[in-house]
Amino acid sequence: MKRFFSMILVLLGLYYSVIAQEVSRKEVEKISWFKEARFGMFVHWGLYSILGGTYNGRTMPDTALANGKSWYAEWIQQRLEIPNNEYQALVEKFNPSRFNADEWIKEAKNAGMKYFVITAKHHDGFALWDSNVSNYDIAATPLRGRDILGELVDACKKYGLKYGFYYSHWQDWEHPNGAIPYWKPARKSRDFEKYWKEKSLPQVQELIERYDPDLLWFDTWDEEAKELITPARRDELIHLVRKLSSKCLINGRIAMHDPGNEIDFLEMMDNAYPKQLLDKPWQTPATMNHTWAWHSKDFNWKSSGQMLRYLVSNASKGGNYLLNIGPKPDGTLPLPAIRRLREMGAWMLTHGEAVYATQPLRDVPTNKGVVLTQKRIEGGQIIYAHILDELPDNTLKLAIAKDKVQNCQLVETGEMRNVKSDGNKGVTISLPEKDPYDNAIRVLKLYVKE
Ligand code: FHN
Repeated sequence: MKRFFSMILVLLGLYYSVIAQEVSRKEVEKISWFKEARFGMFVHWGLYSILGGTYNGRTMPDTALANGKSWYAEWIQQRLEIPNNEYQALVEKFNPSRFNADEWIKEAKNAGMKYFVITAKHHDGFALWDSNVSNYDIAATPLRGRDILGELVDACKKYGLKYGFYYSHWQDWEHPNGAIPYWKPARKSRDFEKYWKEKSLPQVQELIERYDPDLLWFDTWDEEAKELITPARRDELIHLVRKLSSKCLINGRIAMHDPGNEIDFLEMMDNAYPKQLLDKPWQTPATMNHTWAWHSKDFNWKSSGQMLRYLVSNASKGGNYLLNIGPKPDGTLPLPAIRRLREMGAWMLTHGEAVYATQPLRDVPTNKGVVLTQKRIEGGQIIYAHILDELPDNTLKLAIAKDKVQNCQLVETGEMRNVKSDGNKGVTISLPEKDPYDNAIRVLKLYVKE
């Protein structure tokens, strides 16, 4: 009898360890596309896009107003103190006659982006889909009858991009109990609970059941959220997502102040680039100019060269780059954004192998202004050296033993380069003269034996 029970115990132990392995294998698989993707498109688009940063003769940033000093055009309702009824009347004007989901996603695809995230609902509370939970939605606009999110999801599937939704689960300026900006009297937690149960949770459920997203992008950014987004509410939302979807990833800004252990990836602050490697997968949400949503007077465009530097630097630390576009009210993408996307895409076309599905490389000293990525291959590794800045004597230094390096070539052209010992424990590789008009990042690729 005793032996029988111990047999049962052993079998149960085995059973549970197989289940545990299976669960952790599924967890690893679930996040793997994100870890390989490196580059995604973020879109801020909604009622605020109609105003483009200007209302009643005032343009953001407007320092004459107490809280007007911000370029974030999606905040116009609060920053320029637009009364609720005036702002909400914009639903009548949301009529993006030139919106074409296929064109947006084709731009993302050609830029080399692997996933797409759009503001299904931003802080203003307006839902970009026909929501059963609220009438403040696309069905109240001249676009009623169109399923914009559905069209974008279909285009993502057509072009092979993963897709997700930004959902403002904390701030909501339409619901009487949603969180409001810090300069206004704070909501009480028991009042916020009404918004939480009536709008926030049910709309998240709707988004998952209707569109089956690959990720949800929640938004808090500092300690300010902690009174309302408590660990209990954070976990309630996480459990809801987990119950409804086995694939949907959740970002750390669900509770930036205390993300807990159940989130799938960390989200940096806006345009923030960590200096060190992090324990979890992560990404930087980034703007092309100062704003997220369309702002007709924000001419502060970053160059595509600068943005590629952010992208490869993040990749060298195991992170992604989620680059934002603020489409115009007619549904088209701003031309300066398109130019930058296409330039970045041209570089990614010839250098993608040095970015996608790469890993960081620790402890291999090299020149300042050079970042490294790597891929494991049978019997060794490929090291990619991304040369961001001019090198002294046009020569790369890398602390890898010379007899381990099988060969070295430029990624774009395949041109082979000589690898010399530096007389110590490393190698030097000289680069061909650079065309002074070419500002593309050059990448050297080294095959290195174990
Ligand atoms: O307030 C928002 C802002 O409008 C924008 O959506 C960004 C994107 O990261 N998140 C918040 C500020 O961090």
